[in-house]
Amino acid sequence: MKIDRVELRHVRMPYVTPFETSFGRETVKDCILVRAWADGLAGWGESPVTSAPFYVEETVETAWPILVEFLAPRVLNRPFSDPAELAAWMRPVRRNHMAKAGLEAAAWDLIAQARSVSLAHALGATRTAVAVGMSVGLEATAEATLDRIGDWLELGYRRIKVKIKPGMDVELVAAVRGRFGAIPLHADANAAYTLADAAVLGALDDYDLMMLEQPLDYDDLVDHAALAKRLRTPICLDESITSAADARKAAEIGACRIVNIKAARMGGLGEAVRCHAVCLERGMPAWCGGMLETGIGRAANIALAALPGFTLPADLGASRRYFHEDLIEPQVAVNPDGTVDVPAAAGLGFHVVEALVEKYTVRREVV
Ligand code: OSB
Ligand code: MG
Repeated sequence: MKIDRVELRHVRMPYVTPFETSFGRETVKDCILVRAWADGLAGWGESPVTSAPFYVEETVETAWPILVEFLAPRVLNRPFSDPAELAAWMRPVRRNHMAKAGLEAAAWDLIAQARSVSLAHALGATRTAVAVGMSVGLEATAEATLDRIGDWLELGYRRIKVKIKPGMDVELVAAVRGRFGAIPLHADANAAYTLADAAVLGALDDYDLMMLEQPLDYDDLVDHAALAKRLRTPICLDESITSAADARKAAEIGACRIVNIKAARMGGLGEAVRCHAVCLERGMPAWCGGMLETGIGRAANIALAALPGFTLPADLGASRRYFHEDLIEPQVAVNPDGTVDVPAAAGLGFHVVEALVEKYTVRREVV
């Protein structure tokens, strides 16, 4: 097929509740939606860039011109039969992973539709449902965080991830254990610590966490390997793994024992599938992370999480946990057993509600 038109939309949607991590607090979702037309079909993708460069270096305002001036022109009017070809055409553009991921996801949706298979099937997935956990943001007090956790457990979420930062770490985790006992629990620091904090991080060993996610710097592997030697808790890397090769290197030097896989952070679903293969080969558990995506990005995450190497619950909540009205029909729902169904219909498997996309669009451009 051949993409003959690419449409970008900057959408802005209020979150149901603000989400706070060690790097900041977000009350509205800003991101770029990509729609690509080919052979009369339209494919959708999401670049989950934010308004500020605090998780990765990209923002809506950097990804937009990269897409318009460099990425879209490289893929327009060139026949392809596999999104890997598209990814190869974009490769000369260094990094800008989230910008690439949105366009590549639209191509995956197109290819899956053209083959009349689900996106999950096109990616090589076999599961019909995926286990999900909830990522719980920092609240003003530990008490407030605990109340939120209680709600998610009642709804069936299979594990809880709490965000931690210096000053809100060991006591928070101890309080969660105190109230909820031996629930599957892990902590995510979003790169807020250094090796000098090894004693505090070591104190977390007493709480039997499934993993400690990204304790050290966003681009570090070496210090994580040093920290790993001092901890019993397995380290999981998020920010530091930007490719399948990073996962291999991290495994080789012992920087992590678990990988959080996000297609957007790695520049696309294709690279995420390769990263998943690296993990599977090495017997390293992996799971699908999230970026508070709209239903469009969430649908792709569901498809990805259905691959066999995603052995731990995904950061993937119901649509209503994030938005008053999501952009897809049906909305993503979590079953009482803490799973989300993987749709079998062709492409994303959800209907994109154009009227809602339009409602939340603050800027649009066609290439
Ligand atoms: O570190 O995994 C993270 C959200 C935005 C940026 C980074 C992260 C997160 C989450 C939320 O933890 C995951 C989700 O529910 O989508
Ligand atoms: Mg994380």
